[in-house]
Amino acid sequence: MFRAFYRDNRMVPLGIMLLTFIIFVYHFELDRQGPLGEIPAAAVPDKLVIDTPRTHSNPIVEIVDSVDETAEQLSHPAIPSAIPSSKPKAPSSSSSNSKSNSHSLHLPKAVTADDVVLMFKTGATVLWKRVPIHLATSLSPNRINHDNVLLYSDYPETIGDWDIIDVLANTSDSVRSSENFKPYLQQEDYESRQNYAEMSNVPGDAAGPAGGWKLDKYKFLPIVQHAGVNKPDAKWYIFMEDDSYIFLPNLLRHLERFDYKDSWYLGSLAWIHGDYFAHGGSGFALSRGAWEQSFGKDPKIVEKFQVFTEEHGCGDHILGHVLKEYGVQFGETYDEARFRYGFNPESHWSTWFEQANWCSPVYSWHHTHGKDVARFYNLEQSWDFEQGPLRFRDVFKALVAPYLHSRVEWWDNWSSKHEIRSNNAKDAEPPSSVKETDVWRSAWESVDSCEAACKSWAECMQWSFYEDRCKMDSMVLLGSGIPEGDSRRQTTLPWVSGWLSERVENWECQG
Ligand SMILES: *[C@@H]1O[C@H](CO)[C@@H](O)[C@H](O)[C@H]1NC(C)=O
Ligand SMILES: CC(=O)N[C@H]1CO[C@H](CO)[C@@H](O)[C@@H]1O
Repeated sequence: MFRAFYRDNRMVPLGIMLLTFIIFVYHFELDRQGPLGEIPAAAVPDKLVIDTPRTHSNPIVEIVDSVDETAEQLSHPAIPSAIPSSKPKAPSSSSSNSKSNSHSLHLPKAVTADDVVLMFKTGATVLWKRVPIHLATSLSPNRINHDNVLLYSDYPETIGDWDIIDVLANTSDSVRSSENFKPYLQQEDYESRQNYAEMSNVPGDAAGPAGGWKLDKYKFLPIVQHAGVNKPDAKWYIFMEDDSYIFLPNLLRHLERFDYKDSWYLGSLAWIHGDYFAHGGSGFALSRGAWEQSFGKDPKIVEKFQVFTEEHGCGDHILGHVLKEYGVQFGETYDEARFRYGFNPESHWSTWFEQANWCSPVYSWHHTHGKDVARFYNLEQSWDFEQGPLRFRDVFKALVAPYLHSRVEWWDNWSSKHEIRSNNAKDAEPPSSVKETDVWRSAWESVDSCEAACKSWAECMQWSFYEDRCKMDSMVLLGSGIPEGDSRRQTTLPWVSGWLSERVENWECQG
């Protein structure tokens, strides 16, 4: 039948028509169930599996050069392994705040950079260090129009064509008298004394106004309010921080799956005080529908939550809490695969690559350095998005794999799934794929034994060894090595790490 089909060329246009028709009908079927259609039942696990990429990220914060970020990460508790039972229903295209008729056939509309506003947040104490790289990459005109970008800081500045908005300029007098707000009031003095705040290693805490980071929490509500008032025609408001990178073309395609007139608040899940919210550093997207349902309804929203802001520590949490008060639910609380992965609270070198995220698109990285941003931008520019989104595996191949070694000394040991030491080896139960228990239990004896144990475990991807300790993991994390001449090379023995990177060839897409 197939062969006959190919032999008869006249059948081909007919076949294409038939296929188009099937896809059309298929889409129609999906479309009737929601803005996007339900994810097939098989793709939805019983509970939200959202912890995998993030539970491991904490040990890495020490690499990060800024104390503010560390504080921010630590103050957000670890990601819950499951969301409480009350799972909201995703808004459907027939919901009240959407004019579209659920029975009409609407093919997905392309979301372009002209449909979004990028809300870029920085601060006076880090601006000169972190913003210039973005002007050459994230904010370049071949990517997004100047008019679709709003740069927010806590001190007004101008860089070339860019005016940076002091988003705290209209802060009420009662907040101004707060202790936490002092760094803002001191900035004028620093400026008038020709002081270079960004010379400090830690934002605001050495040469700059003490505790510049303290101002951060005050910025979130005014940013979102200002963006919505000043860019009322935007369909999406995308937030990013100065040490983040957003793969904009990837994210735009993702947003096509949602109706901007509905209320959507999409990002990487964090939680505090029982509020689920989008972690700020990972970036997030807020639909115009969500904005109208919250900030649009209440021009005094910043004042209204002034006390709440004073009493809480993280701006991203404060925003999430406020949105929730207006009925805007956080995306990942919906139990659907399309909300999982994508927005990342760490950078590619401190993220676990594994089968579960291997084929998922990447929307953002956080804790990026200027060098990372430049490389992400180059990768994005070289990518043909017509062929599909940039996925974890693509970032891995371009920016992680080239640095992996089969064995290397003086490299950080992030492996943690299994640890065999001289004192626990005797009773160590190997994973089921290990045939020889002896090989597993002698892993602690030497570098070679550790490597052999890893090889004996079919899922093992990386190992590291020190003294009498062998650690192994089934996921890959790059981390960073300690270069020659670095003062951390003081210990008498080096950590030795190795990757079985050829095993990624066995990884398949999941979900
Ligand atoms: C502060 O208020 C002025 C005057 O109303 C307004 O033009 C400006 O946009 C406001 N700034 C912010 C950041 O909201
Ligand atoms: C180089 C490095 O990061 N070494 C760490 C390995 O893990 C142990 C704890 O398991 C730490 O104490 C080391 O600092």
